[in-house]
Amino acid sequence: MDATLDTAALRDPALRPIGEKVRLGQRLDHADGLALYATDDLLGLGHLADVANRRVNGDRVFFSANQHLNPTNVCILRATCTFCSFARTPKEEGAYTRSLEEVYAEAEQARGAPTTEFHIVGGLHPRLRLAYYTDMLRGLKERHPTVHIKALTAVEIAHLARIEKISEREVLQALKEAGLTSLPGGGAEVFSTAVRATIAERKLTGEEWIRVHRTAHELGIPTNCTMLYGHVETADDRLQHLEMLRTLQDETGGFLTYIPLAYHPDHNELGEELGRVGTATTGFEDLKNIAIGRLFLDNVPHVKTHWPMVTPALSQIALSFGCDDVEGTVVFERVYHEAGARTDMAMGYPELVALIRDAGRRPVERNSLYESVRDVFDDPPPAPARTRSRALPVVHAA
Ligand code: V47
Repeated sequence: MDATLDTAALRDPALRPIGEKVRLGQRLDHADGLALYATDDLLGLGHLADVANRRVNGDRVFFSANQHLNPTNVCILRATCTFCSFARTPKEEGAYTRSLEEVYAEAEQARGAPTTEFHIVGGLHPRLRLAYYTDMLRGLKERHPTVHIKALTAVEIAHLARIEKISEREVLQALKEAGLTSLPGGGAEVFSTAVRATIAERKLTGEEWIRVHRTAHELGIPTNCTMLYGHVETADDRLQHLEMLRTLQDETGGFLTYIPLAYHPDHNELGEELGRVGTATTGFEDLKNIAIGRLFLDNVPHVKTHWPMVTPALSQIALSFGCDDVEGTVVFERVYHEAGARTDMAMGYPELVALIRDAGRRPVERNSLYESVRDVFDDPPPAPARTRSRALPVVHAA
């Protein structure tokens, strides 16, 4: 299929003027975004996003052989980030903090597996200092020199700057010297002050999140960006959020991929308050957010679907709704499984390749910088499957 726009595919007349802008490569404005959120013509919206995506990425769909590491779930924002099921207070049941040796032991799974990226995030621990993280990055680089390290959200960077009494720039510089490749996009949630007051009262503000990412981009550290949708936010809040991301990207060009994150309501205060426990976002909503992200963020090169959160089946369909990037092998996902996700904790490399191929697309294994590592279309992947398990690995209490 090529990237030609078919106006007949747009059932909702409100999509036609937007389709014309997409055809001409013109930027969508706030009113266009509201019309996209209001439409029930999901297939028409998906067609527009598919055209926009294929124009840049063609048939290619990127994926990574990655491993998530979560060194601690202890977080000083435990009481106020009401949407989060991962965080614990230091003495709470299930709280853990890994020693560096324990982190290295978990990362050993990367040896002999085709891992190209460690994705490292955790809580805002009151006592873990910058040196813990710089030592961790150096230790991982020594043991796995070719693996890229995508580590620490903007919120963790700002927290480290605060407890070290140094600037965010200095924290980022120290991490870069220790081996950091890029920053993940977490902690953004929704930038609206009113929404943050409800779901993440004491977290970094939207402007502060943007400031950390701007500083990272200035230092040559590329980053990802996210939006947490499906809780108390309005379409207007979502669009303001996307506009702030788009404005920073115009300025720096430092965002690599955008990942819409679907709110999961289990085992957190917000889910109980909203009466939503056991009821995550719908497939319609998930595909809409993927497609609108692709259309609105016309300057961000990739849009990623996080399969542990929306299921591999929906991620596969998302490839026809503007998405060109699939979360990787993961080994082991904790943030969403604590919040009720029922997907596997990891995906085998061959299964990931099959998911993309069966959607009629060309799987390209990438590293953290989106450089092609293996074009799997021409080069069949290694046969052995990676660990697939629903069980959390053993952790040690803090
Ligand atoms: O910042 C926390 C979200 C994020 C819940 O950059 C929740 O490649 C839904 O950012 N329901 C962390 N979401 C995950 C993240 C991420 C994931 C995959 C890839 C990348 C990347 C980044 O998860 C948090 C928060 O926005 N989150 N709790 C919940 N109950």
